[in-house]
Amino acid sequence: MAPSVSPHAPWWQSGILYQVYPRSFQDGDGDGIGDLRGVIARLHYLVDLGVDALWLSPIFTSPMVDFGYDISDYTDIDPLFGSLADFDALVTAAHGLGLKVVLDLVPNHTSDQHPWFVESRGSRDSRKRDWYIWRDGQPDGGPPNNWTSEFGGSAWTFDAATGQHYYHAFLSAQPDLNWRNPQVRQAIADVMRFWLRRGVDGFRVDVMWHLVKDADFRDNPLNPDYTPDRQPYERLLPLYSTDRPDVHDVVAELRQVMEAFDDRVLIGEIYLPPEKLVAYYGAGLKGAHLPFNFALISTPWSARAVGDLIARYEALLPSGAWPNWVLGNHDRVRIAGRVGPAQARVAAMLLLTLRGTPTMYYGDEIGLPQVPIAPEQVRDPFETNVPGYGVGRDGCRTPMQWDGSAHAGFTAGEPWLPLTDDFASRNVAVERSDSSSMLALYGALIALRRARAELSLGDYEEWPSGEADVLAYWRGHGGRRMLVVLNFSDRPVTIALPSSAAGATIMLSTMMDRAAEVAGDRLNLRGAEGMVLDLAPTAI
Ligand code: TEU
Repeated sequence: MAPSVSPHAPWWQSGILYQVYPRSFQDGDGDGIGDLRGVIARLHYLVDLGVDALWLSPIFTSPMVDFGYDISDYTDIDPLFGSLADFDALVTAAHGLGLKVVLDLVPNHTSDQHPWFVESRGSRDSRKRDWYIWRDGQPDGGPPNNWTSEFGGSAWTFDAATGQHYYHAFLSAQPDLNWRNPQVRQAIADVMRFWLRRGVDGFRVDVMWHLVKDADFRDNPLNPDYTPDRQPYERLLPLYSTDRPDVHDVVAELRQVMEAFDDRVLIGEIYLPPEKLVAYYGAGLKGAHLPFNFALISTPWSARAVGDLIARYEALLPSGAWPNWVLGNHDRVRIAGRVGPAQARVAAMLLLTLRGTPTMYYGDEIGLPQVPIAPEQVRDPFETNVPGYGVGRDGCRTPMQWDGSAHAGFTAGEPWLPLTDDFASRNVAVERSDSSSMLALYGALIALRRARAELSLGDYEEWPSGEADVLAYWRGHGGRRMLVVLNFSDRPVTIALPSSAAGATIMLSTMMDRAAEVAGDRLNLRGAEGMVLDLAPTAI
């Protein structure tokens, strides 16, 4: 493995994060669902790929109604995934290989099977009643207010036994905890310390912007831009149910818990526009180290839109805040499905040459597409609850494809979601032996990013290429500069290079066939081609 680029930057700044969706990475026991022993068996793959840390989506005890985002015991491993001993073995093995391990923390809600909720719903006088959000209904029996669940319908469920409604931002099987209650804060802090003491290197915090709700439970306003083709949740603006000003006190508390341990990272899952997102770095940067920046996922795939987004985000970053970029995750359409296989290569080069920590999503590096899911294969409760809007998430959660053997080497049993039809050729083993494969491109990009501080830590400056379809930018560090040039169109484009880049060396093309060529004063890009150019050192 190449040495880390700078001994000074924390690992979560210079490094690359890789999301493992544990159900779909590697099955170790033949039940068709991935598990921790499976992940351990594949750690060498992550080392060879060159990433620095793996983030595991939830592996805790759960009824699995939302595939682990409904937790019934925060401090144990679900038997489906293994045991605490397997988890300890994973951390030991990962650390032995120089990999960090980041866990998913789901503090906004528990499972309705969690003993805390069982106790809370037991009676109005329960000691844990106030750990969740219980309210009286309207005089006419309607829910306490108009808030809706992200997964369809009212966000309130009536509990006949005690005659009150409880709030759930997601499924009714996922009641929201009451973060205004100090005992809840204490309980989750204890959960964090439990895992931090076990050696985990950080948390990705689920729906961080949802944690605190309006104290007066005011109705949410109508969304003036709503059109009926959009999913029902978008009918209202979640003004009072999310992103409340006091959420930042809670985030600061989560950060405080981390501060007692060395070198850990706090990442927030936050779907907000950049203007609101950056507030989650916290006053004095005492909030999340990395509020996940999902803006690339929702920005139109054009050179101008992406260039403008980068400029906007860079301008909004508080002084000293470290940026980050995400192309996909277990909730969103795969990048190859969204922009197509050719532009997915451009996207890979973008992600791994931008300023800020990149988060990769397992399988994107072999070009996994969004897999079509037949009606009888649907597993995602979001799709079942809100059919007809294309919200299903199964298609981006299909098994990792390792080789051409039965079930792509993912499982000895029946995989819980389908493979791609072309798994015999789209898999790690085949792509490893193909020097122009997507996997080869990812490997080369990661190696370059690790080797060159310009890419991992350097500054960013857009260079106006003069071509509407071409986004180009400088990355510079310590007197050295690289130029990244990305063709967002599928037709060839020729650009005139800046005089300072004439004679530069092509380090890498997304087509994997032009390394070491010397560029003249013009650069011919093929359709959907991206390049990284290395400039001779300048005296600064
Ligand atoms: O996702 C939250 C999330 O992605 C939603 O808020 C999103 O806006 C929604 O999917 C509508 O498009 C996290 C987890 O990543 C997801 O898997 C869970 O289902 C969800 O929280 C509930 O825990």
